[in-house]
Amino acid sequence: MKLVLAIISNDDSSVVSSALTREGFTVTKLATTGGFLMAGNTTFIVGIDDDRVQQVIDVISKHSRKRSQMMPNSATYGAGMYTSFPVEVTVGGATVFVLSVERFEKV
Ligand code: 2BA
Repeated sequence: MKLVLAIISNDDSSVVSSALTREGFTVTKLATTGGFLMAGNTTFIVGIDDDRVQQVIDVISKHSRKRSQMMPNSATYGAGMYTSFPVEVTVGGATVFVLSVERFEKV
């Protein structure tokens, strides 16, 4: 058994969630925050048999879009002077981790 952890943009999370559920996967969603942009994203937890891992990743990948986001950046020019300018960052589609599950029980 494997545990799929997938970090997805909030904008895609409801579509991904519906698609996974429709395909028969059991999903848990966590509200998370990216450390770099400090913006909200969604982390999906899916426990699944090994032979269905690729199916989960395919569904997530199909519904997770790459998007550009601007973030403020600043530079210092000495003597206490600084300027702030926006920097473009590409976010997503999805960041996926697949972990081995040692034991799974529903008690
Ligand atoms: P954030 O940490 O807010 O990162 C958003 C985007 O900013 C990243 O997109 C990446 O393009 C850029 N970025 C992140 N850290 C950077 C850095 N130190 N220097 C320059 N650019 C940086 P994605 O790679 O698509 O990541 C989207 C979100 O997925 C991340 O949000 C984070 O919440 C999560 N994530 C990505 N890689 C991860 C990892 N290796 N471990 C844990 N979480 C990860």
